[in-house]
Amino acid sequence: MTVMEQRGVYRPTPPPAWQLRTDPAPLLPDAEPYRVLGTEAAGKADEELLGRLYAQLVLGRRYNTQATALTKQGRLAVYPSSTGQEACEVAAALVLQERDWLFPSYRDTLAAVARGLDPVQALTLLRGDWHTGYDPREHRIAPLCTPLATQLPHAVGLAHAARLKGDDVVALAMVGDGGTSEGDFHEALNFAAVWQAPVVFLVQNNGFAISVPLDKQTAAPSLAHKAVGYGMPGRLVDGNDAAAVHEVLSDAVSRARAGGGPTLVEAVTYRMEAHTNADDATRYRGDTEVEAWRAHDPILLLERELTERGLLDEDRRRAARDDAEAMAADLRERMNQDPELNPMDLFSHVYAEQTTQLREQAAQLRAELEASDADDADDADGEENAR
Ligand SMILES: Cc1ncc(C[n+]2csc(CCOP(=O)(O)OP(=O)(O)O)c2C)c(N)n1
Ligand SMILES: [Mg+2]
Repeated sequence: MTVMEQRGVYRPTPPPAWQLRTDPAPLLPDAEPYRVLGTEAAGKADEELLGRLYAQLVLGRRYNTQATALTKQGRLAVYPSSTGQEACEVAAALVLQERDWLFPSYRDTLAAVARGLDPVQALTLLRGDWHTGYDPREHRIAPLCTPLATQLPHAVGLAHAARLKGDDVVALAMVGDGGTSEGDFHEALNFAAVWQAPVVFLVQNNGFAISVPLDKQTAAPSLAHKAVGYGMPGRLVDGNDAAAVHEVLSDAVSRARAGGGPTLVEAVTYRMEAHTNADDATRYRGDTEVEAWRAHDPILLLERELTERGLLDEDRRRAARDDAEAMAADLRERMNQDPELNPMDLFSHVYAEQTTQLREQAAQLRAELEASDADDADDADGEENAR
């Protein structure tokens, strides 16, 4: 006899009257991406902020072209360019306070630089070095994250922990459209909403996950709509409109800081370059699409607005360009110096306490290096004697 068949043992109770626990309407994103530049809302935008955004976008574009050039010169192993996405990168950095944390993906070196990180340090990982190149705690920038979406649960954990400790910290985590299909995206958003963690998720929907277009990635009405399923607001914004992205992210950060919980922001933008220097985008997309987005370039949109309002003259343009050239020259010069590498560093910082295997491997490498040093010394002696 099963439990179900024992009379009086199992009495199913009727379920409580079911009702929605949250009104979904206020969580829904706008039907169209929110815009500021070229609209009436631009009149209210702070002039000083627009000027700062402009200078940073020009600098950011130059940083992208310089880093891409460094891959061709063999000075960088790989560079996932954010050309076309500078408005998102710069706004993400500018909306944070020093005490906040940024959790970037591999494409977001520019956000790290706009937050004040040394451009050379920001490129260390992409140069093929074994470490991040900077101290994440000092800069409050998590390591550039290559495994898709794994930075999101980290951001939620950090933000939740800060809240438990009573620290006034907001975490802003950046992820691509492709990253939203990862399990970590789901887990991070669910925990963030249940805990009401002070975290902002910025999805840069740049149209592609390498060669996979968005319509093969998701059947959701928009990526911002995914927020509703977790019980947090979703905001849809024009990712090439620096003023709009800045406003939407600022609102989300303020909300998180005030205890209002997480927000998912989808910034609609476009990846103008190939996925990385190792990719050929002409294999999966046409020129017409790329050209259409070129007309909606983030720098162009802001220049148009500033010019119409009489805020951008030739002197200001030149000043922005000169600053960008100086940054690029410095980056070139410093990236052209070979870093001093010690192969034994491979074993540092892997574990707090070295494992037996790693100790053995380290001893093996040390012996090989010493043998090779001894060979070099013999060769040098041989050359000396031959003279
Ligand atoms: C967990 C994981 N799976 C697969 C990859 C390989 N991969 C690297 S980039 C990428 C596409 C990601 O696209 P998206 O999230 O839209 O970011 P974007 O490159 O467009 O900025 C993939 C699949 C990875 N890095 N990590
Ligand atoms: Mg993408």
